[in-house]
Amino acid sequence: LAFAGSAFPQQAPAAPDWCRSKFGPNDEIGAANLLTPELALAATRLVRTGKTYALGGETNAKTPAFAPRTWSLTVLQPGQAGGGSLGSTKTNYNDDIYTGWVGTGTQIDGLGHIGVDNVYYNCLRNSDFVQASGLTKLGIEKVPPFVTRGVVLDMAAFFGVEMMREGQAFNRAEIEEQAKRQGIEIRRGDVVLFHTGWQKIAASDPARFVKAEPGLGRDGAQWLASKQVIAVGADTWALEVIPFEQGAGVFEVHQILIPRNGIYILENIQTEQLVKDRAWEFMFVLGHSRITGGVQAIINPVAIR
Ligand code: UVW
Repeated sequence: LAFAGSAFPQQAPAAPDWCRSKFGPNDEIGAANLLTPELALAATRLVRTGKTYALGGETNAKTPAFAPRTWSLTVLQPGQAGGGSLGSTKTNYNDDIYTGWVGTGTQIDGLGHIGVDNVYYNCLRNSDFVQASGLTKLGIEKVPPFVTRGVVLDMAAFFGVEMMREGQAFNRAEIEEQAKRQGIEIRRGDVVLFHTGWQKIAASDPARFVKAEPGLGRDGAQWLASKQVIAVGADTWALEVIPFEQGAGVFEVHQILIPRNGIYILENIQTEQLVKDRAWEFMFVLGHSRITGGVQAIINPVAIR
């Protein structure tokens, strides 16, 4: 029975149950609601030596990225930006412009990144918030700084290799076992990072790097969501195992974490040094650029221990 053109008002389809946020109908920041001063304070107590780790890699035109993402930087030549030597002290300056996809290199995926049949976090539909000039809801600028406990799980060690292979998945059983071996537990409010060794080929074999990857499977993502973590990241470009697990949807781990649970994804995280130092838990600090209406942000989170 079609009501189009009749006196009955057209209604948007009812929101599915899965998309309602436990943080309320107007919530836009998901798991970041769990961040508290207590968590930040507890994280400071993990600092023992003061050693800092830059978890962001360099971003440039050669950084392998999911097609068709590209990136370029232009430094304005003297005179283009603001003229020659200015004033009595002859001040010079350079400026730069980058043109590129924000989803390149080390990045955070905001809650506006991924949907399920056009339904996004907290039941927002594309037409509710996606505009060419920027997201009107779920923008990256709304995400507060992450200052909390971070943990890294060496999944390459779990499989007894330096670098896992494409299509090799880890799920709840493997994550729990590796956490046990490292003597750590995953807690509410944590940022959880996985080391697979995949960054080893980012520069030497970028075509292989972006074609597929080892990573998190669906059951692992569901389990992490049940632990109420804030963000999940890895040293791969998409966090999740590719080719996707048998029977899994396209980027279904993204769907489980972002729209279904409001959990952020961190990609291309440089975990190598943390693993070398066996720095399994640390203070995790992330303050990203707050571009209004942005979907993602290029980041350099810092681990301190
Ligand atoms: C997609 O999910 C399409 O990209 P990314 O892995 O960068 O989040």
